[in-house]
Amino acid sequence: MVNVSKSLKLYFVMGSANCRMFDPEKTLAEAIKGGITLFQFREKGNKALKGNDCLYLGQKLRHLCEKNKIPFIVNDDIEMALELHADGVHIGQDDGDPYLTRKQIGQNMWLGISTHSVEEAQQAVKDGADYIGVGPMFPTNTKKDAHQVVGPDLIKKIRSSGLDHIPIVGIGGITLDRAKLVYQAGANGVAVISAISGADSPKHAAAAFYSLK
Ligand code: TZP
Ligand code: MG
Repeated sequence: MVNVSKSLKLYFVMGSANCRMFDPEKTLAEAIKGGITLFQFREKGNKALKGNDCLYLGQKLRHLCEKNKIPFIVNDDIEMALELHADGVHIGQDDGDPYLTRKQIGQNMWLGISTHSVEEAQQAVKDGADYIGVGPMFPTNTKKDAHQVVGPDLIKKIRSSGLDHIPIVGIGGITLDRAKLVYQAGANGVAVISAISGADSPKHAAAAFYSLK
């Protein structure tokens, strides 16, 4: 499979609640045309699809990624990730135990872990994360229960704590103007929800991010 750190360059995260101009399938198709390098299916919020409706959407998005050779990650739901033959799973600090998650997904699937401090980053690496998410980089309205803003500075601190090699993606409130700060801090990429899913043209928004780095 493709290299994790390269795939993180432009990580598009999305569920049906995040889409504005188009339905999720069309939103993802447009974002792929714009040049996203990784996709995470994150079906959250009070109107989130459940059960078979969620699985059905997951299948469609998974298929779209497969057709376009974009690695496909599932947020939180390990069973769904296995059922969809996802390329990986992403878990937060309050989600599944990393050790058990790894046991379920095996060595070939990617494990991403969200972190909010140098200590959590160190622990995630010990727990075998293939990449870590660091955030929120900036204020965001997309995740209601988001941790307090940590800023790109935390990425610098994580790097200077000795974690030179772990692939890092910044997340939270990342706009085109702010993305540079995240790359400059030492991230391999940016994870973006609303700046792409909520754009008038997800394709043009993704293309603009892609051409930054
Ligand atoms: N985790 C930390 S902030 C966030 C997640 C899932 C939301 C990011 O969304 P946006 O719209 O890119 O700020
Ligand atoms: Mg979670």
